[in-house]
Amino acid sequence: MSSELVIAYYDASPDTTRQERWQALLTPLLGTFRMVGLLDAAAEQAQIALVWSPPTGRLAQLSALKLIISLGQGVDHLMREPDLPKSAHIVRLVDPNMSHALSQWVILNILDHYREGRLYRAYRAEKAFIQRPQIETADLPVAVYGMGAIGQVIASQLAGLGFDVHGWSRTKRDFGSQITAYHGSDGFRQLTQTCRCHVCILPLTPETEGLFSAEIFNSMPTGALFINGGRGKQVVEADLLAAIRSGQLGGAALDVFAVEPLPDSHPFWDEPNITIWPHVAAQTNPETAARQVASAITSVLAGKTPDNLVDLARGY
Ligand code: OXD
Repeated sequence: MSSELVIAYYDASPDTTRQERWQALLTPLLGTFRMVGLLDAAAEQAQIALVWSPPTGRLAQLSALKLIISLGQGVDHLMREPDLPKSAHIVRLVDPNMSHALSQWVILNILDHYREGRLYRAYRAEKAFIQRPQIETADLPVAVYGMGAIGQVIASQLAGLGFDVHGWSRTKRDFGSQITAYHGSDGFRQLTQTCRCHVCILPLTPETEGLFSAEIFNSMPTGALFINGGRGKQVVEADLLAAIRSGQLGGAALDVFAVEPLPDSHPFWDEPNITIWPHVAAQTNPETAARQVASAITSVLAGKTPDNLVDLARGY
């Protein structure tokens, strides 16, 4: 039996240079190893899988796996896997670079909405030099749903910009003096009813699937802004559309959708008040994530528990 380190790679993209890029970045950190495609026969010797959205059932065939690393912050792509090898740890990326990218995306959408960027771009197209009264944001309450590593960066950066920020987590937590903490279903309802801007960064779990439905959108103050950088399936899309069309919501910015790529026939495309981003809010950056990936691999090979472990039962 060979003790050679074999890493099986898959990222669901036609761009084959990504695998080479990961290999080049990991080599100085790990020394000699062999990187193979997850679907190659050689993957059966792999101790490590570095994957995004692998074909269902493939990981279950790899009995030598000790570690599965999600190539993103979310792990819902692994949750649908039947029979993941029991001996394998599962970790996700927690990359400050991605947290900052997602935070910048949220801030971009909030500022564009409240500074009326779309309207001023339309004026500009008409060469119309029209000034509108500025919308004050200091007392504009913003809710951030999902106060993990990313949510906390978003909340503190929004607080730094002078927003009145409220953070929601499943269980009771404290986020410091700048962010009012809420938790549980009562806290969730309080926030949906009082905040004028709602930012979802939640992981997809059975509890969060379909969470943002007509009932929740209708409980929000009229004209609220809804931003989703979590997962598409957390939103009942027909209910979001109805809330936008009726004016109950003043706008939505979405990076994630129940079906991706968003089909051509999807009615969201025809709604000017829905800003559509093609799942690009925070892209995995191998340059910044490689160190974390290498450290998870060396920990597991040394018999230690890696950081950023995923609890499959909890769903993130
Ligand atoms: C992720 C994502 O989970 O990009 O990292 O959605």
